[in-house]
Amino acid sequence: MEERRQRYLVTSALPYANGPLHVGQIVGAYLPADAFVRYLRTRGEDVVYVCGTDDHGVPITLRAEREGKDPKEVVNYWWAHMNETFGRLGISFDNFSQTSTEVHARNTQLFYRKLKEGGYISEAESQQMYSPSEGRFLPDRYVEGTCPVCGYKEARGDQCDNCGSWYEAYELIEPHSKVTGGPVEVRETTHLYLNLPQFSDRLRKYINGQEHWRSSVKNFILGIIDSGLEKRPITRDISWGVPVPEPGFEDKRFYVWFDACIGYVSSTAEWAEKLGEPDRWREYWQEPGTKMFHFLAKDNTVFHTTMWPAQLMGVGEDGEEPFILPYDVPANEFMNLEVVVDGERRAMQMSTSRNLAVWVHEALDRFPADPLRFYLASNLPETGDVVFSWRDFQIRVNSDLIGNLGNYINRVLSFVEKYFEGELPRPESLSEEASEVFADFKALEARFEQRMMAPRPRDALGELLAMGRRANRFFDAAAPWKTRKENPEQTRADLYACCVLLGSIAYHMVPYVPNAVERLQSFFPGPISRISDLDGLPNEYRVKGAKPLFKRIEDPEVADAEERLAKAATG
Ligand code: B3M
Ligand code: ZN
Repeated sequence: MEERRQRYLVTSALPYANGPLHVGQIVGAYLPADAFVRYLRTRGEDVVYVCGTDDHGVPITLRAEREGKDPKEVVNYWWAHMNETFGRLGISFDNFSQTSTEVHARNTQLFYRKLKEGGYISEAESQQMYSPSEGRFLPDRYVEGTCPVCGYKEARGDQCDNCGSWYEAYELIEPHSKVTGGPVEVRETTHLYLNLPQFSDRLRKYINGQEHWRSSVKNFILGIIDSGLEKRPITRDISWGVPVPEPGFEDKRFYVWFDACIGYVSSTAEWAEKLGEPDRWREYWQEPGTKMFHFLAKDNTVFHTTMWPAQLMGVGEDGEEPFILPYDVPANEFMNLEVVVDGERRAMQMSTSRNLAVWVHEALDRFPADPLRFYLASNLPETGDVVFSWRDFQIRVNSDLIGNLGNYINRVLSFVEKYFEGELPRPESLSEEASEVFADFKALEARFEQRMMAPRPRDALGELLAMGRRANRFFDAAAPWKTRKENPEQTRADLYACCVLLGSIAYHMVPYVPNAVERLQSFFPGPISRISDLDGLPNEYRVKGAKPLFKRIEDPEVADAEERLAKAATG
C-alpha cells in the first residue's frame, strides 16, 4: 500500500534587510525550521520551505537615511549578504525572496482589495507628527523629545527608554526630528484601518481548535482576543513600501506588518515561477491538507496569530482565493551572550549597535557550519531564554558531537576497513545483544520522531545523543578488538550490526550536521536509514577510505572568539 505523502509549507520569519545576521536570529526562526524541514525531506514528505527579506519598515529607512542611500540599494545589499550567510550555514530554503518585488506589491494589493470588498477596511483621521522643514510626516521612531512622564530628554517617539512609559508621539515635550533636529508639529492625517474586531469570533474559534499548540501560547493569544482587539492602521505617511491602490493615498504606503506575512505567499509564488510551474504555489496555500508552520521568535507571535490569520480569512472569503490558516506557529525565546571580562563569565544581552553579537558570517570564518549548527541546535531556546557561550560550544562539540557520535562512526568504520577489507556481508544470524540494541534503537527512533514533529529539534537531538551512547555501549560490549582473533565470524556479525546502527545515527544526524552526512556517504554508502524503515536487513555494508568527520575545537580558537566579544563589551 502506497502511503500518501503529507504536504507541508514551512516558513521562517522574514528578517529585516538592514544588517548582518546574528546567532540569536538563527536559533529563533531559521535553524529549528531548517532541521525540521531536513527531517521531513528525509522522511520523503512533500515540503516547500520559503523565506525572504523584509524590505520595508522603519528599520530599513533609518539605515538608508543614515548612509545617504536609496532604501532599495540598502535592502539589495543585505539580501545578498544574508542569502550568502544562510547558504554557508546550510539553511536550505527552497526560495529566499524579498518583499520589495513587483509580485509582492501585486499580492499585497490583492489582499487589500479583497479585504476591502469584504467590508473589513475603514478610513479614519488621526494625529501624526509632521516635520515642516523636511516636508513630511515622521514615523514615531524618527521623533525624539522630553518624556511627558519622567522628563528624560532623549525619549523616543513612542516609548521612553528611561522610565518605560508608552505614549503618543504628540504627547512629547518639545518634540523634534531625529534626522534634522528641527521642530515637529502635530497634523491631521488620514489612514486606512483593518477592522480586526470583526474577526474576533472566528479567530477565537480558530485558536481554540489548535489542540497541538502549546497551552502557554494559546492562552496568551486567547487573552489578547478576549481583552478586545482594536482596528489597526495599515497605512503610513512614508514613501518606501507597497503603494496603496486608493485615490488620495498616492503619498502613503502600506504599513510593514500589513505586507510582511504576505511575503511568505510571494516567496512561494516566486518559487513556483522559477520552477516553471507558476500555479504550483496554490497547491500549498489554497488546497486543504497542507500543514503550514511559521517558525519565529516570540516577539513576532501576536502578528502571526491575530492579524495574519485575519488577513487570510478575509482574503479567502469570496471563495476565489481561499487560503489555508497556519497549522502551527512555533515561537522561540531569546538568546543572550556569555562574555568573559577580566576572567569573569557574565551573561549579557546582545546589542547589535555595540557590535556585541556573534555575527554568523564571522563565526563561519572561524568554524565550519556543522559544529556551529550542532551547538546551536543543542541550545535552542525552545522552552526559555538561553545563553550562547563559546566555551560551551567547545565542550558540546568536543564531547557530544565528536566524543560520542563522531567517535562511534570512526571506531566502527576504521575497524571494518582495517580488519575486514571494508566488506561486511549479511551474517547468517545475529546475537541476542544485537537484537536488543535494534529494539532499543527503534524505541529511540520513535521518540526522536515524536520530538522532531512537535516540532522540538533540540529535544530530538537529545534522542540522537542517546542513540550514540547506546551504540557505543554495544561496540564496547562486543569488544571486536578482542574477539577478532578468537572468533572473526562473530566479530564480523557484530560489526555488521554496528553498521545498521550507524545507518540510523547518520539518518538522524541529517537535520543537524548535513555536510558531515554527505561526506560520510562518500565512504559509507549505507543504507542511511532508520532501523524501523528497513525492509529486511541489507545484503552487505561497504566502507572505503573512511576519514574523521569532525575536527576538535581547540582552546586558542575559543580564546580568540571570546576576546572578540570581550572587546565589544568593554570597548
Ligand atoms: N521582520 C520582524 C523581525 O525581523 C519582522 C518579521 C516579519 S515576519 C513576516 O523580527
Ligand atoms: Zn520617561
